[in-house]
Amino acid sequence: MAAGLILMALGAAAGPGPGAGPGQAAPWDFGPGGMMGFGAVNIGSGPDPGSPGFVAGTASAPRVVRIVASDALRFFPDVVTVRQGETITFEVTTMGMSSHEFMVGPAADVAADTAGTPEVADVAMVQTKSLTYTFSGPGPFAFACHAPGHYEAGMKGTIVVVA
Ligand SMILES: [Cu+2]
Repeated sequence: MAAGLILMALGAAAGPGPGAGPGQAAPWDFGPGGMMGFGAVNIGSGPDPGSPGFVAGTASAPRVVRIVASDALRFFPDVVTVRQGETITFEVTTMGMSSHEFMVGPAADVAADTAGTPEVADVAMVQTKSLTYTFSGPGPFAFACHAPGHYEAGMKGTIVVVA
C-alpha cells in the first residue's frame, strides 16, 4: 500500500519534467523503510507551509525536504516553500551519471558561488547527501549546483519564504 501511494505521488509530482520515466527505478525508493514522518520515502517531502499537516522545521527537529538532481541539470523540485525562520534538512539525491553540488543560502551568494555559502559537493550517482539550513529573515534565498557548467545551464532553484 505504501509503495502504491509513493508511485501515485511520483506520478502526480514528476509530471512532464525531467525525472524518472515510467517503470524506471527511483533512487529515492529505498525500500520498505519509513512510512511516516522523516522516514517517508516519497519525493513529496511532506506538507508545505499552508498545507494541512504542515509542521515547521526547528533547529532540533528540522523539516526534511527531498531534492533530486538530474542529468538534465535540473533540480526537482526547483521551488521549495519554507516558513520564515524554519530549519530545513535538504536530502539531495543524484539521479543520473553526473555528480552535482547543492548550495543553499542568500540568493546573491548562491548566484555568485560565494565562498562559505553552505553546500554539499560531489553528490554522485544514486548518492544522497544532506544539508541543514535555517532560513532566517525574509530572503531572498536560493539553491544551486555549481559543478562546472551546471549553474549556467540552469541548475538552480528558488526558495519561497512565507510568514
Ligand atoms: Cu549539477
